[in-house]
Amino acid sequence: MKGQVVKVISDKFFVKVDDEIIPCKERGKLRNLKTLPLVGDFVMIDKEKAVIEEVLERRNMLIRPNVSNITMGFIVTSFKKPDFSTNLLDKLLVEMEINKIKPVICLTKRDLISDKEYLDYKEIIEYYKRIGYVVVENTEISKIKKILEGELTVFTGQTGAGKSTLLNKLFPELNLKVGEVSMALGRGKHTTRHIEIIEKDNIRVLDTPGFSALSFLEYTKEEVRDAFKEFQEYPCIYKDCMHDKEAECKVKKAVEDNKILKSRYENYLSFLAEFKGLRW
Ligand SMILES: Nc1nc2c(ncn2[C@@H]2O[C@H](COP(=O)(O)OP(=O)(O)OP(=O)(O)O)[C@@H](O)[C@H]2O)c(=O)[nH]1
Ligand SMILES: [Mg+2]
Ligand SMILES: [Zn+2]
Repeated sequence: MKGQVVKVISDKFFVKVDDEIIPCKERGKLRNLKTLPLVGDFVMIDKEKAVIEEVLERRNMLIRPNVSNITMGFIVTSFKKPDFSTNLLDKLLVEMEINKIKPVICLTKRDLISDKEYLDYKEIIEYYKRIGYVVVENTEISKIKKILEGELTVFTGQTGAGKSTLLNKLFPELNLKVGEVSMALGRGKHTTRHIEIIEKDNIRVLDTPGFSALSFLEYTKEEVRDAFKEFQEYPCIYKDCMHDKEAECKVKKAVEDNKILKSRYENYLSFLAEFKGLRW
């Protein structure tokens, strides 16, 4: 029967089948498969033997944390402390687009800016909405709960942006530490905590709120370009146009005409420049 791995502790894989959690071993055929089951994996199990027999094809896979089949990404972005960064926002949007994860932009710390400052951000926010992204504020808890329903969600965004604070509002029983600089996973430190899918009221989140950036496998330049999905509204003469040095580029024209947000295009160019075929 089919289930989903919701937790892994050493060599025990906890597989959810309907409303039951079945602790399984991975044995037998899997040894030849090279694929070790991850949290998020859909698997076929032999319930009698409590054994995972097959890992089904993944929709996507994150390396850090090592999970699969994420459907939604909450990009937690503060107006202040830390300052709003369209560069990080666009980078995370690109990663999610490429990996078929629905992004949601969640703005925080609106209370730390004046109405006048907020107006400066309004144009940017409206732009992201226009190109199809859902934008919410961290105060809209019931709206956020509705958005999260039925999805497997990771929370990402700069350190201090308010991920743990938001998760605590959604799952008070988690009692996550707020305001502490979380373990920087990127600095070669290992967290001893296991990864687990937390589930409540058809909302499923990964309890790895400390990490600030996602890490996927490498991308191609073309994938990065196509992840800026509004560029496709302006088809260039050459289908393979990178919208960079090419003459008569419709995308560049759209930037000049203020149809494409300047920061989006500049961030795109900066991603191309730092691009070495490696992962971020
Ligand atoms: N004023 C204000 N402060 C907030 C808001 N959301 C979170 N904070 C504060 O911002 C600080 C950092 O919040 P955290 O929730 O720990 O941030 P985080 O994103 O989990 O940070 P890391 O775990 O380091 O990645 C805490 O002192 C929170 O109380 C908000 O909407 N307004
Ligand atoms: Mg945190
Ligand atoms: Zn072009």
